[in-house]
Amino acid sequence: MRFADYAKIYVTAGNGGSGMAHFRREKFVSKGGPDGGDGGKGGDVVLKGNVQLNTLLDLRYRKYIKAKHGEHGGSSRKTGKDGVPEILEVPLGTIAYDADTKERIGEITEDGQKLVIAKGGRGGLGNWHFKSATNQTPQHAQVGEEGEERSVEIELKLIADVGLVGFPNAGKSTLLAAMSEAKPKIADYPFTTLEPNLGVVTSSDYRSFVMADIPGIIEDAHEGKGLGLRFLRHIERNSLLLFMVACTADIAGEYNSLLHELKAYRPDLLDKPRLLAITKLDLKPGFRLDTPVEIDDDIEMVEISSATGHNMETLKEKIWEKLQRIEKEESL
Ligand SMILES: Nc1nc2c(ncn2[C@@H]2O[C@H](COP(=O)(O)OP(=O)(O)OP(=O)(O)O)[C@@H](O)[C@H]2O)c(=O)[nH]1
Ligand SMILES: [Mg+2]
Repeated sequence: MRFADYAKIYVTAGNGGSGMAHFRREKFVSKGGPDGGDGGKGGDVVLKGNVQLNTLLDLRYRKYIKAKHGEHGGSSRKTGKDGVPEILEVPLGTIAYDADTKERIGEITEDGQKLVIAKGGRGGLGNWHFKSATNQTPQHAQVGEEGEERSVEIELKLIADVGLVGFPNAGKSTLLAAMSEAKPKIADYPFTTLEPNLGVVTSSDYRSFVMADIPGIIEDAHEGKGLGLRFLRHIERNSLLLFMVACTADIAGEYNSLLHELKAYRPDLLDKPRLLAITKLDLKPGFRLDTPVEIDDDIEMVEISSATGHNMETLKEKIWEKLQRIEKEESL
């Protein structure tokens, strides 16, 4: 059960082709001038954003990645062809680091965006470039430059407006399915969701936001227990956290343990705006809780049932309001 939000790959860009050392040969011209062409550029290794992808699974099966070399220059000043780049499609929110220096190479945030992670070598110059008044017959041509080569760590942090935070079975995937076109796997056992799912939630007047359903968080997740920290890592960038607790659970207790796990992992996660959805209200007669929820926190609560659609619109509205407020604050 491995989670494809991390991959380490070894990338080698193509070498530049070498320039050619060559002299023109024509009938009736006994001593032709230099005409060796330039080498082509080596292919880059490139990450490219693809909005359809949610995981780095494809990279897991490709440890060594190489782009093509540039072709050598030819006679008659013919430039060699550039090497074909190797393009790796990745989800939005992918960050690349140099594995040895830990330098951050860059980040993919948009569909179609490209990021070169290993640069192809320049092609060498052919000998005709070196002709001068004092040297009419240069024998020298440049060799192509070597392609860059390095280990790269690739990490995924999903970009979403809302992150669903809850223990396994809280109903996170069911909510995503009820609110968006996403079709996450739903089942009556914990850890149904092993990879995050993103969905776009739209309301009637074309407003929309992206919601991320992540795997359930368990007690001591911050200590690496269970499936561990990886789940929490995904919510770092969500601007609003939607906590989810089933109405059949000890609501205050579960909510506090969730807060505790987040805080132990990264205290600043608690600075993010949050809402609490109490789920599966259809399991209570008349959709009513037995006792009012008492939580030592002024969090706003919404009682919902994804199964019947109860309060779905209210929840959407509340999420929308909060997102608007966040956006306003950020633009100040
Ligand atoms: N009655 C009722 N059952 C629900 C509701 N929402 C979810 N469930 C059920 O609760 C179980 C777990 O739902 P999931 O959506 O898979 O829960 P999850 O939080 O995504 O669970 P993990 O992926 O394991 O973390 C499934 O059997 C769902 O059918 C609801 O509103 N009402
Ligand atoms: Mg799930």
